[in-house]
Amino acid sequence: MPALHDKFASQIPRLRDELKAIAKDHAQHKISEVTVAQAYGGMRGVKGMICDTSLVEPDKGLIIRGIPILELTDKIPEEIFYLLMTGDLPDAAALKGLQEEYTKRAGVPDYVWKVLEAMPKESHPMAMFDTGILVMEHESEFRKRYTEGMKKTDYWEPALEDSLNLLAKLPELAAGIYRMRYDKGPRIPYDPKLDWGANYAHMLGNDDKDFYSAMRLYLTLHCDHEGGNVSAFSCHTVGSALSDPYYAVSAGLNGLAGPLHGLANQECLGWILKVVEKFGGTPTDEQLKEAAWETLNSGKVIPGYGHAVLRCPDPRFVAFVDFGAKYCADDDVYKTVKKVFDIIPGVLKEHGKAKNPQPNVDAGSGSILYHFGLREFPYYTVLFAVSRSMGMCSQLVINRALGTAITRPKSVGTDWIKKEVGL
Ligand code: CMX
Repeated sequence: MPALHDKFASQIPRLRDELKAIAKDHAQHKISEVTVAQAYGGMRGVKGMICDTSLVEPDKGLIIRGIPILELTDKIPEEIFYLLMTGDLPDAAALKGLQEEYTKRAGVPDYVWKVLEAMPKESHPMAMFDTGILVMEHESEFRKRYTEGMKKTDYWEPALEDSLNLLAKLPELAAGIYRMRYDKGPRIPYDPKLDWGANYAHMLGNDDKDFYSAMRLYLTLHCDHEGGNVSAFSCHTVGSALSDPYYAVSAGLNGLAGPLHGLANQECLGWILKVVEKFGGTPTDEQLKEAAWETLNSGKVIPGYGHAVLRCPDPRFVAFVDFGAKYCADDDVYKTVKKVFDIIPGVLKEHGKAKNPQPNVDAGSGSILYHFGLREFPYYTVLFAVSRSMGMCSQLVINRALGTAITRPKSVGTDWIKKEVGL
């Protein structure tokens, strides 16, 4: 099997021909209608963009290139990135090739650390991470080539180059921020003998082989969630203006840093530990219900529950619970997370607002990290961000290969809506 670059290059002519034919022969075919509720409701369910890397089925969850995520939990993140990009899992040689690419490209420039060191000590790790990526924009091959006057059909190549550089450096950037932000001592260098996920664990400072496995799983499960979620869509929009991958990924991750999106995993374990603290240990069912109602009655959401698209327990949550059953079944926090899963859906159903009362990915991940001693909650979204960068980068490279148009949906004013509905 050819290396990632060559395999993707060989697919481009077919992808372009296919797109050209569909757009020409079916240009006026209607694929969606938009209601007033959707216009006011975050465009939920409006089909208005294309994403081929993955799909989220309301009753099944994440499907990557046709493969349900629960069938991919034994894969390592490098295999997942290859799959996202090409639609195929790599064979041993292609996987080795991608790992060698990462090793060749590892190494966060010194000037990045200087900028991060100048930030206030209590800066949020996500602000530091996104800043680090933006500062590295200096390295962008896409911007250099665009300034020199590259052809539109060549855009994908430096976009892939930037993406590989970014992905190679992100675990190191993320781990360096962890060690700096939480006074864990000097940065730990990248180990060329380790895979991407294990390297991240190693650079964080934890060489427990089970933590390596946890990290590989974490990075695999968070990799992508089709195109319309806040981070993917933000990255897509910014990239569509031909802002380079550093700008686009940083923009997407700024969205991931919101509490209704990726930051929920920081909020989630915090909520659980507060409950444990309040009741002086693992809460009873009644105590859990009381805590849930207290949160809901104060107008707050229960983090880790509900989803804009899913209408079933998130399979990524299921994967974390399965992993926990093997590695930390007796851990109090893990047990509480499972108990919360028994209670919260019922409470949310009774509350009657959330369309999906089931857990999302963020409800389960924290207990695994906590078990392995990674207990700085504000850092959790950075782990999510390292993983989600795979989805954002693959979507972006594919879009540059296909010459996807600049994003520009039509907005209307309230007066227009009033007239339209006859008010
Ligand atoms: N707790 C309390 N109320 C909830 C809720 C929850 N977990 N989930 C949804 N609701 C409420 C909404 O706030 C909304 O209330 P209003 O009508 O008063 O505005 C109502 O139920 C309907 O919302 P929905 O259509 O079911 O959900 P949305 O598509 O609007 O929002 C999401 C989806 C994820 C933002 C929402 O479920 C939520 O806030 N969950 C908690 C935060 C969270 O876990 N986010 C992580 C999601 C995964 C990710 O993207 O990383």
